[in-house]
Amino acid sequence: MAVNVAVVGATGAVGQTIIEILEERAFPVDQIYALGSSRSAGSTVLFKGKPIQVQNLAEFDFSSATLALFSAGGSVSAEFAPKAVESGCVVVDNTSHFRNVTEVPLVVPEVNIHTLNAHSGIIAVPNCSTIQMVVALKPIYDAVGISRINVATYQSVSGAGKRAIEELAAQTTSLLSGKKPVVEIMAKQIAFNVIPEIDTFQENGYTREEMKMVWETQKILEDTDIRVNATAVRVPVFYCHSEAIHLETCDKIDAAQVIELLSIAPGVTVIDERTPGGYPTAVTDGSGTDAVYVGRIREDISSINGINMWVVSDNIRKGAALNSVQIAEALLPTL
Ligand code: L14
Repeated sequence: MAVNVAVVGATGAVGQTIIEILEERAFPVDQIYALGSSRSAGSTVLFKGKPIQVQNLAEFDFSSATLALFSAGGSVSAEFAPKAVESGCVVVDNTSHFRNVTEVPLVVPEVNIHTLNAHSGIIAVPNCSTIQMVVALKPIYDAVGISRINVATYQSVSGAGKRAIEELAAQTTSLLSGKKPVVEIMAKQIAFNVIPEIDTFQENGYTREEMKMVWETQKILEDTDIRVNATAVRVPVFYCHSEAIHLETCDKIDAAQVIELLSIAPGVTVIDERTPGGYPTAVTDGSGTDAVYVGRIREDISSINGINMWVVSDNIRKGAALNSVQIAEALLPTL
């Protein structure tokens, strides 16, 4: 049975990819409604080769949709997701707004699909950096337990939206033509630089992006004892996040066993050859694809039960749009 789908934030980096993935995976769409701000209303997005007019979200009647996929920012979700639910929609929300609400399932299909059906209208999609980390770690967690995760991220600019993508391109062009780069969206020049600041600073000195990895990992793994220490860094890459993950397991596991576990893990592709170039990178492997890639798997020489790995995944696809559509697919029989 085909469903009527509303895509909120349809002209954004994630919204456009949601529409592409619905088409790619032949999601049974009856009507599709592309919704945006009054500013983007009237523009068009393509679905199955046909232009769809973007409608003003504020004027949309959600009773014409069954499923609403939100990726237009936290404040938009705060205002309109409850309205969509009241009108009978099930909402899959990509923003951080509802993630920490106890009754809202926070779902990564490969990891905790069992929590999906307890929803009361809203399902939250975790942060992109959390999603790729838990997909890679779940098989290890199940096998030997994980007591601590130490992670440094290398996050692409697309996470901060279309204007950040344009800023990296414009700064690069400026610098290569001997002009001064214009800094507007990110706190410092991002072209040819790395910036250890994503989202707002918290009282404890961590950024919100770093704390999301703590809160969300504990919620998804249903384990408040797991200790997570994150440093979130922006790098001059357009699409796809990378992460250097150092973890401490409860029981000993060696690198060969980790490789064996991850080779059969859902959503994971291991590229680990211990030869030049024998590992995944953002641009050559992750960008534009669906898997969570894992490489550089090795035992930590500084710790008894330590494992290190390098994890790469497209933040707009598995980190947001694809994860949302996978949730929508799992919801289908109940819609
Ligand atoms: O929490 O700027 O969903 O890269 C993910 C991307 C927050 C910002 C979230 C970025 C957003 C982040």
